[in-house]
Amino acid sequence: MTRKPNSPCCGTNPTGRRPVSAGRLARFAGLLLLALTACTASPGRVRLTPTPAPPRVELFLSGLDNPRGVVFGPHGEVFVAEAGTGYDAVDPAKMTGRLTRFVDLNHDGDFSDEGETQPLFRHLPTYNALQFFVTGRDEVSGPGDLLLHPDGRLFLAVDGGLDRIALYEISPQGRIGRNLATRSNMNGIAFGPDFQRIYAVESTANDLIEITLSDGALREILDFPLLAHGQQAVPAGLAVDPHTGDILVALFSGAAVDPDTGEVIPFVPGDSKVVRVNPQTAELRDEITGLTTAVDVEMDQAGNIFVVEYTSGYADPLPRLFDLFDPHAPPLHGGYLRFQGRVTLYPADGGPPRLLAQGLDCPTNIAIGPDGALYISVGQGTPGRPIPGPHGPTRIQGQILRLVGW
Ligand SMILES: [Ca+2]
Ligand SMILES: [Ca+2]
Ligand SMILES: [Ca+2]
Repeated sequence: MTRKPNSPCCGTNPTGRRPVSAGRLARFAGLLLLALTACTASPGRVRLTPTPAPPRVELFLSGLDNPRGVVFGPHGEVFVAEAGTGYDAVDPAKMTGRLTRFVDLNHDGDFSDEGETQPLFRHLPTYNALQFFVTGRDEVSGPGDLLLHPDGRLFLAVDGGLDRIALYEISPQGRIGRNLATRSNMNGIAFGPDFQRIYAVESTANDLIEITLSDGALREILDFPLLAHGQQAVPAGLAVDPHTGDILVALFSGAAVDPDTGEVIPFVPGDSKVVRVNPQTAELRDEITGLTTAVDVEMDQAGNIFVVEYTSGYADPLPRLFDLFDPHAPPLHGGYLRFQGRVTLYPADGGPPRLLAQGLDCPTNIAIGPDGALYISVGQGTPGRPIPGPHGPTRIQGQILRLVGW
């Protein structure tokens, strides 16, 4: 898996590598100096770069039903969108999609004390694709990605099924206002650098769109072309390059036909990728190729790219009428292999990729916190459903993990 050199639309220098900032050069020089010093100090060892310690993975929030988008407020509060249990209730009061604010009121470092879980919306739509679309997969949709505007407005993408698709504008007082987009499910949303527009990937329609916040105008930027084996691109997550304004999009990849057997397979390992789009010209370039089920992407101010891959393979497709809520059901993967997700860092200086975390259970979303840590939403699927775990049978648990020290 490689990160491609930058495209001409985004400031390639003659060597084809990303331009390196003065600050980064200083830091790099510092590292080099450190390495050289280490070499001088112990002449018997050949070690030119210090090996970074593996990052720590901490449990940040648990007991969630399909956590997706995570955003951080200015006073330490955290907003989390949960897609819900997937149980498609007729009674709206029984719908389980949620938007919640978590506040550490007593400053003890957790959100589990009284009054620290503050629901904003508790009964948003949720459904499972298994029953609707006969995919063979335990896939829950509902409230998905989330944004917090500097003026306090929240924007929440909801995929509650065919006629319940929304990009809601929520006032700082917590009231739902305009629905800005209803065409196709939006698994990823991101602000443009000026906070005057939102970019969204329409995953089923394979589109990238732009919504202008002032008047709600919707512009289609491009349709993603088919991937290497003729399968749909399925854009799943996106991020905006803070320096160029380009949009990075994780293309998950749809089902393909196995050329040898004629069998339909959920995805081809290695066909997924991250692409770079210039939103003005719609120019499309490969940024990182050779991925498998890339589901989300982030970029920090330094230009490092973080990619989340959902799984490495597939197993145990489920029949349409499988009882996802049976606590005694056999532990089955249910479409995609569990505990095969991972997070990889593609350094801004073009250095080799670094695996930051692996063995994650079906991660869906990454967010960079104000503390610089990475927050990964994991446990996609029907909450509590028995699944094979790394050490024997376990159950699906919606959690947000915190990655530090990378
Ligand atoms: Ca607390
Ligand atoms: Ca506590
Ligand atoms: Ca995201």
